[in-house]
Amino acid sequence: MKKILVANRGEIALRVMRTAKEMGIKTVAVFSDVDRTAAHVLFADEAIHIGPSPSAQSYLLGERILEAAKQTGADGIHPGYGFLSENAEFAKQVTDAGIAFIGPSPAAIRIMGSKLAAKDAVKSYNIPMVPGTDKAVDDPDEAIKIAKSISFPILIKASAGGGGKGMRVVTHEGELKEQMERAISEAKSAFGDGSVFIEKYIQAPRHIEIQVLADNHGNVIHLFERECSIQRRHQKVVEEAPSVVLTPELREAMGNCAINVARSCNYSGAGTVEFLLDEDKNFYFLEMNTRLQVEHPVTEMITGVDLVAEQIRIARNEELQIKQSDLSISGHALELRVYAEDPAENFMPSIGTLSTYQIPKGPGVRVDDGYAEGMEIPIYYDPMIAKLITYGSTREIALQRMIRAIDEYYISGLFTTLPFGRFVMKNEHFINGNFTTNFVNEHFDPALIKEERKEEAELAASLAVYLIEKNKKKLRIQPSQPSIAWKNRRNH
Ligand code: MV4
Repeated sequence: MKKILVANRGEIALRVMRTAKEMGIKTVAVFSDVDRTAAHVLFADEAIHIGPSPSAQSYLLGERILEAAKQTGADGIHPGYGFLSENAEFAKQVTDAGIAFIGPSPAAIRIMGSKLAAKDAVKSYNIPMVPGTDKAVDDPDEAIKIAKSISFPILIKASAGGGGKGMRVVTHEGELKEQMERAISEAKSAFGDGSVFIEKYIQAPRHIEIQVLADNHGNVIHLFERECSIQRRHQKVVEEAPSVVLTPELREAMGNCAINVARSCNYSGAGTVEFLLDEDKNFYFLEMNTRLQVEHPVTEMITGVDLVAEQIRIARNEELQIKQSDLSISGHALELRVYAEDPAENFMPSIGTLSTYQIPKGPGVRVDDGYAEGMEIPIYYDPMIAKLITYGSTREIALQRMIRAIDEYYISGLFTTLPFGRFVMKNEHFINGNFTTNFVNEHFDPALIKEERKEEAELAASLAVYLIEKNKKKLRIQPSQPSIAWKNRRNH
């Protein structure tokens, strides 16, 4: 592979290109109208314009991207995450054009894209799954029977869903029929596939995922877990590796299950197997993500493995050089996603320009970003500005570094999730490792951010008054004089 086209934008496009450069591989960027001068375009060796700003007219157009690859002579395409990364049809078109798709086979993407097909694939591998159905259900009476046998609350999930899309919790028999009909019609219109199935609803789980690497020669390894429970509305905000709750035995058991899930679909490349962990530390396989994930850096920090480099080597048909026995966990890593969202206003998108943008530096700090000072965050795409990753020999050190790095990160012009990150890092439950996917709902109150902002504004106002008074002579400010309007008012 001599030249890789990165079919993505922002931080992940840069992340992939950096490793490609290190490997002596040329890079091609693609860009939409609004991204004409974006960081990933400036970084690449070549760049091709692929269309207007909306992603449906640019980054989601497989054919335009394929054309760009042919035009530039790229022999590999890396899809990043989001956009076309889990599109089996695109992967097939790339492969058919004689270009290496840096990711799994179209067949593996297709199987794992259907939750029911995934359950079917792993059947013979003894993988623990949440009690429920492994077939599509469309008869409400049958659904009631199933729900009673596993007991309420239950969850209706869309087979074509994933990442929380198309899920409905049902707590009573009386609601089941209506909820099921809604779930089916929603799934039909959102995914073009109305298949839904039923699972027991696990109430306060932790979300733990295992990173795997598989080559085209039958070797599959796991790179331990990432703890992703700190999320709001299925959007992850803080991730870490390792998880504070896994014992070495549990880690090995989950790791082996993840390897088997990868084997079940003949997986190739980097993938992630998602699990739920209940209060009694039972784990259940949820789904497999067939892409490089946003939070992959925490795994890189604790293992020393460059996951993008491994993806590229695997796509070149090379054999994995890392054996399971070579791998161990070294230290602890945390990641905070810095979004252009206002945590004081229910995480509303905060649009604007990065008037000030200064990133934290120093020991144990990594910032993966795709923007620079003076740039606007486009409204067309994901609002993530950057990922702030800190590393230390212990969780305590990584945590203190994260707080220091948040304090050192200076962004003005829009609101970000940085203060929310500070809240998490200083929360006793997070510090103690005592949290579930309900953490944000249970502990976060936007008033905390509002209060902080008010204190800051008051401090800034006092400082402004002080500086004006102190510099009156230098600034040639005249002593205050009553205005004419004021005089007039007095005479009434
Ligand atoms: C569940 C669950 C509880 N019980 N399944 C959401 C994302 C998708 N991958 C599956 N998800 C869940 N499936 C059962 N049977 C709770 C969730 C869930 C969740 C999972 C991972 C991370 C965050 C979550 C937030 C809410 C619900």
